This record gives sequence, C-alpha cells and structure tokens, in this order.
Amino acid sequence: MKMVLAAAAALLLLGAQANAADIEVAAPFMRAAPVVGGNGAAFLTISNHGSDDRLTGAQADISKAVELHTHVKDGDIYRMRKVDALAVPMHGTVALKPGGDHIMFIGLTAPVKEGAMVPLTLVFEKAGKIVVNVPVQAAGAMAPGAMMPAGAMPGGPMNHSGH
Ligand SMILES: [Cu+2]
Repeated sequence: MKMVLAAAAALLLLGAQANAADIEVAAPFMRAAPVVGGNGAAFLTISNHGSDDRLTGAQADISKAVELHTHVKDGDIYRMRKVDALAVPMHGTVALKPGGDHIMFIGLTAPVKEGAMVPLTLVFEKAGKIVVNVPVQAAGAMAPGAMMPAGAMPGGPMNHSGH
C-alpha cells in the first residue's frame, strides 16, 4: 500500500514538473469583434519541443466563456464545433488558423478593438498554463500582421493615417 502511494506521489510530482518551456507559442492574433455579447476568435501557432501534450482549454477575461473549436465539413459547408482538447504531438507544430482550429470567445463582455492586446491563458495537460498576449487585428484578418487591403472597409470612421 505504501509503495502504491509513493508511486502515485511520484507521478503527481512528475506531472507538476512538466516543462512549460517545451511549449512555444508564436504569431498570435485575434480579430476585432465590436459586438458585446457576440463572439470572437483567436489564432496562434503552438510548437512542442517536448513530449506529447494536449491543449485542454483557454482562459480570458474578455468573454463569458472560452472554447476550443475546430471546423468540420458538413455536406458542402464547414461548421465550427467545440472540442475538448487539441493534440500537440511530440516535436510537432499545430497551427490554429482561420478555417481550422481556433480559440473561440463566447459572449464578449466588451468590444474587442483593433490595436488592443488581449491576455490569453492557454492550458496544457502537461505543460500547464502559458499566458500569451494576443494582438487584435482588423475584423476578417487572415494572418498575423496582415492588414485589410486599403479600401476594403469603405466608410469606416477610423483614421489610420497615424499608423
Ligand atoms: Cu469557433
């Protein structure tokens, strides 16, 4: 009995020591989302320099809930679906991108404005929590740092000449 407990304790200790440094998050961005109560989405790339891990959740204070989503093909239409976790394989890279896996903010509590920075906590099964600052880009942005083509949003009230 004692040995079983000792083994369990050792396993817990190992779990607690899983190295967050093995996980590298790059190129995060999210899209501006002006509607309170609406939804938003964030995208980023996760590189795992260690052993198999899973992204099991995300946390942010900009919405009522944060979910992991993927897109699945339903007939000719791609629909979003909530998933419990996203696998991040050993020495693998997982890209969360528009049209694929993403982090979904459900029920925004304030408008998410272009130019803002949203702190996002990623929760990994082994690596634990990793906080990422996610820059907010224009609505419809498809990639980090990609700007909407000039004139894509005619009549917008914002003046971008200061950028
Ligand atoms: Cu979604």
